[in-house]
Amino acid sequence: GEEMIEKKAVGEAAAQYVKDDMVVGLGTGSTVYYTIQKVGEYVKEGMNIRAIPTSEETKKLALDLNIPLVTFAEVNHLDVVIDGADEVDCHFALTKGGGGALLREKLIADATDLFIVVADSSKMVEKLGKFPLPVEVTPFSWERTARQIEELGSIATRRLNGTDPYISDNGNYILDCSFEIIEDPEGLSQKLNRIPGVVENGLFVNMAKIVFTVEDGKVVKKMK
Ligand code: DER
Repeated sequence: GEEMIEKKAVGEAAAQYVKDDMVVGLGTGSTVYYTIQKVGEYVKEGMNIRAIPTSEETKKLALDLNIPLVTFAEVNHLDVVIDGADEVDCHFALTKGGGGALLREKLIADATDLFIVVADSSKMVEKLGKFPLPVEVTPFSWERTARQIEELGSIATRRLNGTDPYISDNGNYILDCSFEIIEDPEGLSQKLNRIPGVVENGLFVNMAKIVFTVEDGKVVKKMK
């Protein structure tokens, strides 16, 4: 349907930023999927790049496409990172983590000066918060951690994988926390990360530089 067409269009458009000899961060999800497919084509045509994936899921996709992978043992800075988002507000603050990959995604987004987001029009919002905020927490004492997050004004629900708790690539739990409206994403992100037991949260503030989305049926590139 509409959304898939938009995902493919914005995902492929962002791939233009991947150039020869770059080290690239590859995001997670159904939109950046199309970016990664395009990058796979570039590699097949002879482009020389190295990539760091934001999840085991993306690592598998990259390996299937013969995209050469590296780790932070070999590199420290990424030339560009392209990833999706669950929400994007007018200041380019993001809610991320719908795919459970927020910890590695934030580490990889932090390693570049060019963080690009690919998001269909349904992700563009006035204020963050309608999408429950994913927060990665240690399994030990998660119930107490959840109660402290709820004291900040939310309902924190442990994400399930069927009837079992969802386990992130890093061996942690994900709490989906409904804050409804998040007036101060930066402040909330800092408060969350100060709670012992919180490993990382899905608020990406002052990170995205470019957002590819769709307006009036056309791909638009928004710059911060
Ligand atoms: O989990 C994530 O942060 C993903 O980037 C996700 O939020 C975007 O997923 P989608 O492109 O499949 O909507």
